[in-house]
Amino acid sequence: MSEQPGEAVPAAQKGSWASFLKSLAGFTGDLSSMTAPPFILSPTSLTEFPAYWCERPELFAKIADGKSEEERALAVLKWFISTLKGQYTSRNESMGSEKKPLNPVLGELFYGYWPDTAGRGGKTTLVVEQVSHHPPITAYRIANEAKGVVLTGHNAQKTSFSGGSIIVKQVGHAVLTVRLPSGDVEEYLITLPRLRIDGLWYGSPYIELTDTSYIQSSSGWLSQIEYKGKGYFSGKSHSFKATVTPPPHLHRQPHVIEGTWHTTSRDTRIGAVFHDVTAPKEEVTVAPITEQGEWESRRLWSVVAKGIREGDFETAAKDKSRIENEQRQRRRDEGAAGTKWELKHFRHIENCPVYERLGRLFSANPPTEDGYVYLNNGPHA
Ligand code: HC3
Repeated sequence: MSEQPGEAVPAAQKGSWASFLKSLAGFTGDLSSMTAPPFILSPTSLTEFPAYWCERPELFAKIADGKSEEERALAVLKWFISTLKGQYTSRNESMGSEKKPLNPVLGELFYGYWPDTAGRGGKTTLVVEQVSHHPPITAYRIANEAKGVVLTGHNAQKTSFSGGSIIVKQVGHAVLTVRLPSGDVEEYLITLPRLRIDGLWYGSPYIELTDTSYIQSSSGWLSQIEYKGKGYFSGKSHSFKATVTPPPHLHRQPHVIEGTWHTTSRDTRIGAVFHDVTAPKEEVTVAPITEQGEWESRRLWSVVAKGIREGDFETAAKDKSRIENEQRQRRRDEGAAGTKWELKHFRHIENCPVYERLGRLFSANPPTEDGYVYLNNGPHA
């Protein structure tokens, strides 16, 4: 890691990086709309990020194999913890630091799948739609229909600047449903961790997770996951401690899992390895650009992404402006015609019933209601 201020910033962009940092002080709201210097731009749209939820599709499918409420609650936690490495450290691994993703347009789509490889019991599909532009909100559905495991969620971010770091509050939640052999459906409400983006001073941003997130099952099992960086539980970056508590009527001890989310963890009660993400992950399969529709992310942003990858920032900026201008025109046309953009796969509802029901079960630390809810229209949407 760099140690001198601005060390990772190319000489020609030090000035614009300094201005970017200056404009962050006192900033709250939607960071995605801020102009950042070219070296920090990513060629990937935020609509691709939900794929991180399923880079280990075998763990997603395995949730359905849990024989008891306890086994399934632990399997959900294992899958969830195993997604964090991809979600929060993969850009540092692939691009050297956290970057600024492309800000999706309203109606942007991202489709993918993970094939049905041996023993997994079904293909897993991904549908993502940008359901709002201001504020940016992304909704997604990931499903292994054969196993009866479905994840639906949406997310937005609220950012602020504190102590030299960007603090990102994730607004949104996910709901995982598991179809049981009895025909009943078990539900899990998943809240999202808070992020701190450090390393800004050096021009080399990276994410640390902070605070607590929750996974509440309709069976009563609750996972409370506390995140800490260097110098807390273990002195290591990316540390976490998860307490998996049974419903009160069982009068049982909780499981306590400790480790680092980007490597491994142990169940401290039995001393066994709990999760291990040191083995390779499985990338999502996406149709070639030539076969994609005009609203599909990789086709929509292809010129911009190529420009960023090849260092041709002029072409990238020009095509980005074209896309943004077209969007502005579309909104003006809709305003004049009195019409509204129609979402393809999701619909807005005022209150999420699962959030209402399960959010109440952990009243000691309830998550704050987030206001935006998007329901998916179902598997054939
Ligand atoms: C904050 C963030 C955009 C949002 C990204 C989210 C929260 C999206 C949902 C995923 O499931 C998890 C996730 C991971 C990374 C988050 C991004 C990190 C940086 C980006 C900001 C908008 C850009 C900040 C600019 C800069 C230059 C500091 O990178």
